[in-house]
Order: sequence, then C-alpha cells, then structure tokens
Amino acid sequence: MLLFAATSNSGKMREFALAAADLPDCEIAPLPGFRELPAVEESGTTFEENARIKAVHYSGFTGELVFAEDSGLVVDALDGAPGVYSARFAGGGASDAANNHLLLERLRGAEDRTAHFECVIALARQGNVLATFEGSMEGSILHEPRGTSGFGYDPLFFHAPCGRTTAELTAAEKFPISHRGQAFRALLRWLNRGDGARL
Ligand code: ITT
Repeated sequence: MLLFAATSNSGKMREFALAAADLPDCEIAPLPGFRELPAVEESGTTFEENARIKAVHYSGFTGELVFAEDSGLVVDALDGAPGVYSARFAGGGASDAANNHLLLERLRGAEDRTAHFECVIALARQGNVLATFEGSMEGSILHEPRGTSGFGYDPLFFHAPCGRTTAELTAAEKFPISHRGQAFRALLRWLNRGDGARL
C-alpha cells in the first residue's frame, strides 16, 4: 500500500520514512511536488482540526491515500501554549532555535515545567477524511538544550523514563515512544484491520 505524506517538515518526514523502512506492505513517500503546491492556512484551534485541514487540502492533488499530521508542544504552566502554534511560536517562519529561546523566556522562574507533545494524523483520499489517529508523550522542559538529534523542541524536552531529552534519542529510539509514533501505529492498525482493507 502506498501512502503519501503531506508535510513541509523534514524532521517529521525523516521519522516517518524511518518507521516505514521496516514495513513489508506499506510504502511511505512525500506527496509528489509538495513544495510547488499551494499551501493551506492552518486555521484550526485544535491539532485534529489542523490535521484535517491539511489532509483534505493535500489529498485533493492525487488519487492516492494521503496523510497529514498536526503536532506540537503543550506546556502546563503556559496554559497549553504553544500548542497548535508550536511551529510559529516566535512568529511565522520562526526557526527552531527562536522558538526554543522564547519557550525558555516564557518559563523563566516557573516551577512547574511539565509538558507533553501531541500529534494527530488525518488520513484522507481526494478531499475526504477517512479517519484520524492520535498520540501523546509526557515530559518536562529543561533550563537549557541538550542533544542534537530530532527537531523543534526536542533539545528542551526531557522524557524521564529515558533519562534523556528527545534530542538525545536517535530517531529509532524516539519513534517507538513518541506522540508521532503512537499516532502512526494507530494508522497502521486501522489500515490492517477491516476498515483499511477496503481501501
Ligand atoms: P507541516 O504542517 O508541513 O507538517 P509544521 O512544522 O508546520 O509542518 P505543525 O504545524 O504540525 O507542523 O507544527 C509542529 C511543530 O511542533 C514543529 O514545528 C515543532 O516545533 C513542534 N513539534 C512537533 N512534534 C515535535 C517533536 O517530535 N519534537 C520536537 N518538536 C515537535
């Protein structure tokens, strides 16, 4: 089965590509010509709304199955920010470094540094959402970055069960426990069950 991933985020794409490398019956590829396609405004207020918006939009450009995901960091002391604004926390087109810097500024002096990552994947074909899948990962925000792998907020996101930040995990270590990995495995289960078998 061929699944096209609609994402502009190379960090997400790397994680999906790695996960798919082990799958015998499933090929995951970037949506052809993605960069040339018109972008869509992520106007939703929840991860699910935005995942649906992206999946509906991008699946209109092919007859194949397309999935899109929306994800982000939810920080308790910031009332859930940056949330759906994670990619643009420090402004549109902000770098990961700028977003991380702003996060540390906002959390200066905060005692409660608990946070979690969330991810919703929406699977669609020709503009219709077939199903959505979600995952989350608990952690806390360090006072300074640690590690160089991953992307986004990984260098600040400490996962206690591993005793490391997600930037100190390889992609192969992160995906089995991550919000994205959970959502992706739910998608695979759905495809392998009766629901997906009809596709
Ligand atoms: P697409 O919409 O094109 O997929 P994007 O980067 O704009 O790419 P989102 O709107 O879903 O994607 O924003 C996700 C942001 O949340 C991402 O840019 C990171 O800042 C953060 N994020 C999500 N998952 C993460 C992870 O596993 N590790 C670190 N940061 C993550």
